[in-house]
Amino acid sequence: MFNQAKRIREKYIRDEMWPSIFCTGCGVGNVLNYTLRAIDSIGLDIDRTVFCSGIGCSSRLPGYIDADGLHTTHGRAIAFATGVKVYNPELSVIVFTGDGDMAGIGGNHFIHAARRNVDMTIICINNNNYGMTGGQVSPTTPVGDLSTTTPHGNIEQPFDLCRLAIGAGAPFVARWTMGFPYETVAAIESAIRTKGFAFVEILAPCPTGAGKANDLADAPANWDWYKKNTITRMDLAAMDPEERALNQKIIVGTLWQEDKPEYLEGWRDLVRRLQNEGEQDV
Ligand SMILES: Cc1ncc(C[n+]2csc(CCOP(=O)(O)OP(=O)(O)O)c2C)c(N)n1
Repeated sequence: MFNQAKRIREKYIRDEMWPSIFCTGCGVGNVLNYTLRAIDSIGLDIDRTVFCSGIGCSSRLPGYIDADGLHTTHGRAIAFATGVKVYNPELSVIVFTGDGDMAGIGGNHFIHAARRNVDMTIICINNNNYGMTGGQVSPTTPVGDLSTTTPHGNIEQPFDLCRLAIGAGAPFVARWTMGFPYETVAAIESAIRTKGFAFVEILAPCPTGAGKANDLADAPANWDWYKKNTITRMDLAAMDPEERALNQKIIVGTLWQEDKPEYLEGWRDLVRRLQNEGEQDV
């Protein structure tokens, strides 16, 4: 285990970026670890991979990886990722984003890239708040939660990001938490292997932001909250129907998987068709 961690660090991490900016108990570093393990296990060519991100703690991740990356503007990671993919469809594109970056300011890019089914992997680190700027309410903050901009409790209904992704047309959608490392690595592997818009939401603690405001500043207690408040699809399916109907916990697992035409394949077909028609006209 230790040797594997050392090898992965030496192979993929920019050492000069250490120590990281992340607070104690933050889940963002774990997501970096899980992503690199997934990349390593499937043998993805890191020299043919571009990591894109917007702005936020989660969006810092490309900077730690010894590979090409675009750390762009708030909410625009998916727009840049689409540009990379259109410029060179042979490249693998992985986006790191936060709930604020992706579902707030970047919400429109998210739903339309999912609808078009552009081939990329989106790893959304959902910590239920705008972590980097000091813990403001985000589109995923639960009702009643305190934040620096909802000091009397949030009254807005949050997005369920996975349902949003499925509704927008993403062919692969999974949700996990920090407490399921092996499952999260496997989900990232499946997402990278998906030919199309693959979405992995990772519920991650933010003890300094959302945690401090909601009596979860203590990192182990914060991690425990995720354990207590999530249930796997398998465990849910095993419940009797009455008990299942009463479930209030967040469901984790692969939530959607289907085959559908990928955007750039459609584009190539269109170009070929127009070229053939052009030749016939001559
Ligand atoms: C156009 C614009 N608006 C606002 C900001 C300020 N800003 C920087 S990061 C951030 C929130 C990031 O939240 P999230 O995406 O959830 O990431 P986290 O820090 O929680 O990982 C905001 C509002 C900005 N940089 N640019």
